[in-house]
Amino acid sequence: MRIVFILFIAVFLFSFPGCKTGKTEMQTPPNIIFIMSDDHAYQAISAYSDHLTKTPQIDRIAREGMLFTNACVTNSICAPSRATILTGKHCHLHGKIDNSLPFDTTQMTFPQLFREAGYQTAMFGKLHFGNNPEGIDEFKILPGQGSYYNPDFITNEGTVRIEGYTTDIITDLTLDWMKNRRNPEKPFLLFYLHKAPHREWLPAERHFREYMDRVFPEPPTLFDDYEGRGTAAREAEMNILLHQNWAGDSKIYPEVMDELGIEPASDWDKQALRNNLGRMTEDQRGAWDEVYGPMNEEFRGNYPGMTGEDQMKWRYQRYMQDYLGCIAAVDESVGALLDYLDETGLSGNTLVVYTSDQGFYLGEHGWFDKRFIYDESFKTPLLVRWPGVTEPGSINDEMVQNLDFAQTLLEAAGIEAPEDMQGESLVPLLRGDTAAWDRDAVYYHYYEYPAVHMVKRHYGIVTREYKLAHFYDDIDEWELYDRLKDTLELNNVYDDPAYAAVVDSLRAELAELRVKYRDSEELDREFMKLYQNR
Ligand code: SGN
Ligand code: CA
Repeated sequence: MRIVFILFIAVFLFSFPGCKTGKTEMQTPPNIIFIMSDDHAYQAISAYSDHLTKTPQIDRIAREGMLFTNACVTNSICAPSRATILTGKHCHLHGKIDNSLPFDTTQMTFPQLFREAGYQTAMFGKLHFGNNPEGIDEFKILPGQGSYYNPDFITNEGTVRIEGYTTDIITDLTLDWMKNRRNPEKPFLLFYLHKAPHREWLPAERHFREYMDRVFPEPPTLFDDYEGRGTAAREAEMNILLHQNWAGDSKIYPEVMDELGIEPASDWDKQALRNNLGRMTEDQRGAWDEVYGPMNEEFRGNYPGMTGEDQMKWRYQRYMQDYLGCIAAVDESVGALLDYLDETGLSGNTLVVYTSDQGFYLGEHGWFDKRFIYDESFKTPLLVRWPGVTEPGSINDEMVQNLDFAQTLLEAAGIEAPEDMQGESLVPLLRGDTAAWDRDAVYYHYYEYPAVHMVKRHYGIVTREYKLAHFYDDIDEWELYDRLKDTLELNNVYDDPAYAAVVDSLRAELAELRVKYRDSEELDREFMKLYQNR
């Protein structure tokens, strides 16, 4: 590993630091910027589809690089996904199966290998691990989920509170490090990790009005009745009408709820909004009330005449206005960083990744949140720009996973990956070489149950044609979807005799995948036991 790196350094020293745009053919160890947002659905990136919003800055990465249309996660929830990204392992091996169990920091994570190899490493934004990151020279991370307004940050030197809007602050910290704090003599690995657009979706002041005035198209399954699926879909608590908080999520003031006799959706419904607004300065709060006040007034007038259907439609719009409003600031921030790379000539030798820790439901199946193996949460955005290596504007539809990120970035940097990482490097795909890529199925396993949103434990296999999942713990149900014929995943055909042969072969393939990745029923039982004494 060291020899490879010394060779890179040698070439690096004899190259021309000033001429780093255009074709570099990997002459030097590339800088790496890993941009990840929290809960950013691919449906809300215009490189995938612009039916909801436009993200011109994020789209630049695809226009100048590669768009992966079938990227997915191994477990659609925040901390487990981040642990998979950092370790290159499935959750049952790194042990971070849910958001609350601790992550064992004695494990190897890929930034440590970068640092050993001579890279400087930095991280700004949301890690959401419960631990400080290993292998990172300088970090400023949000504690837990972090706050949208005037957030606290955990730093190498203690906790600080910074005034402003979280997306902008994370960007300022990142740019400050790029401009003033890093050592320009060394290659860098930078994690630029947005909190937005995580619940409870508070946009920046400059986007309040614009987004409040927009109307968004409804997904065809907004009024899904969950017929044709299993118990898990029916019992999940992530329906926009039934389970979003009126105050916390839809931003109805608690006093308006009281006046209208609206029952809170959860015991933290009203407090969630009070906490979020309570962090604001007077000016921020004033700007909020100017836009959210009239919205509340209008709602107060309309609510008595609204049917359940009207409420669902209205709450979907409210949700999209705030969620997409948050993304507007993320998009601008990404643009600022890309501009800086262009202006300084760093673009040419910097590999830029944009992804999310998982996908998200934007009203599909009537839902918000994630967790399920169904497409909107299982898939995740992935855009990669690597000048001189990746053909601008290229599209890749292979089944790649967040499990592959560590090995990909290590190979890109010329650093050997540990043998026990379980993914595959995407470098051949980034070069446009798909011939050697032979993955035809991926493995998925979700654990956090019983817990918020009540999505039952399940594991499954996904191929291009089918998705087979086993829901277990307090149920024992199988679901099979024909991905080509039933793109909305509405009909479980597991018991349909026409699919008997498919079921047999997929169940065998799933069993093989479990062996390959070293997952087992015994581990399933062990992880269930961890929840028994809660
Ligand atoms: C919070 C959210 C949930 C969300 C989890 C996990 N509720 O509990 O809706 O599923 O985080 O999200 S909130 O009202 O407190 O925002 S994750 O991205 O960290 O996995
Ligand atoms: Ca998340």
